[in-house]
Order: sequence, then C-alpha cells, then structure tokens
Amino acid sequence: MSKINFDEVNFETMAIHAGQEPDKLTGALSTPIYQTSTFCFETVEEGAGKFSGAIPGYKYSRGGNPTNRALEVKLAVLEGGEDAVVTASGMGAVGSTMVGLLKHGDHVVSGDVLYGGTDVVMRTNLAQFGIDVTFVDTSNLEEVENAINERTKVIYFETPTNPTMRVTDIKAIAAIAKRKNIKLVVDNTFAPPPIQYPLKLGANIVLHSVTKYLNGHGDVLGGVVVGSKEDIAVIRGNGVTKICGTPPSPFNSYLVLRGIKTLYLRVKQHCENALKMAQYLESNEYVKVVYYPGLESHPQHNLATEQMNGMYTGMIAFELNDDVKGLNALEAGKKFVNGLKIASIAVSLGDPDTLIQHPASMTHASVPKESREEVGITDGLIRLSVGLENVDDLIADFQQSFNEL
Ligand code: LCS
Repeated sequence: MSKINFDEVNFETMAIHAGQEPDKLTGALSTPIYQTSTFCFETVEEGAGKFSGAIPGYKYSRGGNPTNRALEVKLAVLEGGEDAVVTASGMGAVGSTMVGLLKHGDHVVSGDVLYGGTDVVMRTNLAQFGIDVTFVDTSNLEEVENAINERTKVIYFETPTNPTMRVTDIKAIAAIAKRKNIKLVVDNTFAPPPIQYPLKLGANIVLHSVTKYLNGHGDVLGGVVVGSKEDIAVIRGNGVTKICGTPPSPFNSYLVLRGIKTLYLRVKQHCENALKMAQYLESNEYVKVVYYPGLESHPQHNLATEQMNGMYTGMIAFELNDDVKGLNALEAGKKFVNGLKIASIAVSLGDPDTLIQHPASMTHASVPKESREEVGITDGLIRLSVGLENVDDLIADFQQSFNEL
C-alpha cells in the first residue's frame, strides 16, 4: 500500500503516484509490464486457493494482471470511486457495463446524443437481448422523469455530448435516479478529471474511452469503468472477463499509466487552447454557430462552469454559414477542413495533435439521418479536438484556410 493518503493530496500528486508502488522484486519505480497470460502456482493447493479466493493473487490475465491493476487503482483514485476495471477499448467499457448491469426485460433511459458506437449499442444491440431503450434530451429533467418506468434499471448519458457539446446536470439526474433506485452511468470521456467528477455529483458509475484524454498520446485504445466495489465486481465478472472478454494488454496499460502522469498539465492546456479557439471561431465572419461550454453563448454555460470546475474541455463543434462565397455550409466546411495544414483530418480526440472531422459522415454516420438531424448533428457540423500545439499557430492555420474559401 502506498504511504500517501490520497484523500489529503491534490490532483497532480494523485495523477503521478496513485496505483504506483516500487516493484516488490527489484524496487523499479516505474510499474513493470507484466506481459504474461498466465501465472504459475507452487502447488495444486495454491492454485485451488487462488481460484476459490481463499488465497489472494493472480491466476490468468483475463481476470487480472498487475500492470492492469495499477491502472485500475490509479483511475479509481482519480475519479473518486471505490474500484475500477480497465478494458481494451471504450466500447469494451460501454458493453461490459451494459451486460454487467442489465438483463432481458430491463429498460434504459439514454441520452439522445451519444458517440456513434454507443448509439448503435443503445439503438440496436441491446434490443437483441430484449432490453429496450428510450432516448431523451437528458438536459431536460422532465423528459428524463417521464421516460422512467418500473423496468428502468439504468440512466445513461454523456456530458458534454459527442459531438453537440450539450451539458446535462449530473447532480439533478443523480437525485432522480436515487429516488427511483436506478443506476446512473455517466460517460465522462469528454471531461475527464480534473474537469468533472460524476461520482462526487452522485452518479453510480463513470466510464471512459481511455483512448482519449486519459492516455492522451493517440497511441492506445483503452477503456475504464469506475464505481462501487459491488458494481465493479459485477461488471468485471459478467462483462469484462466473461461475455465481452475485453481486458487490455498490459503493454497498453503501461502506456496509459505513463500518459496519466501529465494528465493535469495536458488537460489544462487543452482547455485553455480550446477556449481561445472557440472565441476565435465565434468572432469569425464565416462561422454561424460555435458549441463550446466555455462560451457565454452556450445555453448551459453557467451549469457547465459549476459542474466542470471552470475548465470545460478541449472539444468544440461548429457550423459555417449557409452561404460562404456561394458555397453552402457543407461544401464550405469540406473546403475549409481540406485546406488546414496543422490540424489532421481524423476521428478520435484528446490527442496532442489537433484533430478535425465531420460527424455526419464519420463518427456518427451510423446514426439514422432523421435522428441525427433531430438532435443537431447536421450535415454542416464540424467537430474539432483542440490539441497541444501553440494556439496562435492553430488560429493562423484556421485563418489561412478561411482566407482561401
Ligand atoms: N465514449 C465516447 C464519448 C467516445 O467518444 C468514444 C469513442 C467511446 C465511448 C468509445 O471508445 P473507444 O472504443 O473508441 O476507445 N469516440 C470516438 C470518436 O469520437 N472518434 O473516434 C472514436
């Protein structure tokens, strides 16, 4: 056990030290990569004891691995949960949570704007198992209340939403969920600690695509689910190690442990750069609308300021005007994005590199067009993940591409 009491230290200290102890065998400071599928027992009796749980220890890496465990402990501390389970991707976290918590006949109330992959799970895959889903605008508390029935077991949403940046009041929904004995699951990928802490606001479970800000270097896929010991045991047992079988590779967990040491510095800079980019875009003559919770024009700016600790996120969505030098928003948007030199045209987010993409044809192409348009994922919407480059260079790059329209 670490000598540090993590209740008494600040975020930067937690991000570096939580889950990390000198290696018992060698004293290595950095957590070793235990690149092994299985673990040997001295005797049959020891193996039997480990399988029955009478003797603590590792047996097989699908059920637990020391490098993966170090990452679980770190992420549980950072999110303020009792326990965590890591997965091979964010979708591994979403799927394991759903199969862990739900059974045939159950009902889910889900946010109506979700990452495209999660949207497919909610819209199509859960129905294969006899679980039905009602989609609502979770920023409207009345809609959430009205969608709940006696079979509702889970309320699920992202805040801010991918890609429309809508913000939901976690504390208010947690109060409804608690009153009705429903589990509240929040996807915190867009606003990782130190921005937003859903568990501290009353959510039961928080999950992430670790691929994004937590790893932060664009070289790993990963996921995590954090919550109570009881919930995580079920999600690990039913989801990660059985039906889904999605633990991460220990090598990937090592990379994420390494990435998280600079999480505070990176997230702070992503947010500072994004606020400046959002202000620049909002003042640009070709831009119709900018969706960024840090702007006063965002409909939930005050809620976001409180809930996101004044840091917001590195993600922005925007649309160009309907007539830019004779081009409509979609045509102008394509020409503008193709003309950028620093930003890469790519999905994913939270990387050091600025990434820009077109949700309607990329991340959210799987969402039916009518559903997309109903919730504001228009053909003209552009999503930007603001990276860690110098923000003046990014603004200059955007301006040269606007000038060429
Ligand atoms: N949750 C959110 C909010 C996401 O944005 C993503 C991926 C996932 C879950 C799934 O995580 P993964 O399995 O990819 O690690 N979002 C992506 C995106 O917006 N572009 O590419 C992937």
